Amino acid sequence: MTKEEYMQRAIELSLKGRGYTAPNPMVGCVVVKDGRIIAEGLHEHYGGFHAERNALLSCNEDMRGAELYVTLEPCCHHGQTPPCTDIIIEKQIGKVYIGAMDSNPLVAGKGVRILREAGITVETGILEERCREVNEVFFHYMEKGLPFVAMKYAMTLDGKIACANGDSKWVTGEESRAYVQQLRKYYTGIMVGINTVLADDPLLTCRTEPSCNPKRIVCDTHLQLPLDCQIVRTAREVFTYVAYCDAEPEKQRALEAAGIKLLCIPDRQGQVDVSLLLKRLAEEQIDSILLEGGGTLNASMLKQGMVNRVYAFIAPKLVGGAKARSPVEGEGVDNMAGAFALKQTVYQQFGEDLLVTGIVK
Ligand code: AOF
Ligand code: ZN
Repeated sequence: MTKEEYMQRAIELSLKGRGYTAPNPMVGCVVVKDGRIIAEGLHEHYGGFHAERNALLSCNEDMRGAELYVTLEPCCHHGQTPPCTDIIIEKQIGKVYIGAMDSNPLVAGKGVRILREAGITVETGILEERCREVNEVFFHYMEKGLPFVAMKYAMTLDGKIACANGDSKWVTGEESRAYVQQLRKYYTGIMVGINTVLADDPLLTCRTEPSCNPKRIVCDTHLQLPLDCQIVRTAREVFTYVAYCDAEPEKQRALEAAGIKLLCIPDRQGQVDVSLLLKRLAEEQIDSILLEGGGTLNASMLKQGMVNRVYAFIAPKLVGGAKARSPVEGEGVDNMAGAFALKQTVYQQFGEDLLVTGIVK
């Protein structure tokens, strides 16, 4: 096998941790000796051993002179676990192949330096682009100090998210909706505007794996959230933030008593300041957010440059209606040249629906 193939195996291992490692990265590791894989490991869950330590501890063979492939630069800090550089040196690994360098300031290049100083050969940049893509959330969160935001919506072929009278059950088929449940497992937070709550009374949970429920974030300028809606009724079981600007003290107290964490974050126009809100959420260790609309919140997040990825599900049906809502409303851009374009687009079919996903340029 080539070094790229070993790294590809390490990437596949890392992905088994998807949904369980946040706000830490997904990392995979493969140990090779005499052309044979003698150990494998991954970072299984937040707070657990890192991929390198898991791989090295699982191996009963003599590891002296072996090659270690890891998707992220080995750490050299004492965090929740001891430094991975220590165990790599202790086991007398001969050569380390790294996918992506770590952006964590506690590591960032120091991991490589420590290994080299210990006499270990280090080669970096193996499938680097792919390794960075896999951890797009981790790198964005580390480098920008903001949650990675993925805007998700489902629309008809004529670009509507509901009929003119508001009916929206369902735009897409079962397969698409099952994949959305997966996405809710992968993202740490899920954000909607108050109009979506008033229209749909959603739960915003992950039905396939309730232990992976994202934290809910509702943008609700005037604190209109009804006390009897599903979100408020389940706020003790599923962590819920409500960002607002002004409210009756009584309503505030009632929501807090229901278990909701209120964040008062007004901008100068008296709207929720979404960019400040994201900073606050980053401080709360929310590294990623699935943005599920509606059109007004989507538009303002996009306009402020806060949307990093788009998941657009498109169902092969037409509903028409000039007043039927669309996924991104607001003022819109003035000309096509100013459109928000996507790169690294992927087109996937779910049942009869099409998913277009990509990174906002
Ligand atoms: C992981 N898993 O497999 C590797 C990581 O929170 P701590 O103390 O476990 O440290 C997390 C940091 O360790 C993380 O930000 C990254 O810089 C480094 N490497 N982290 O969770 C791993 N290799
Ligand atoms: Zn480590």
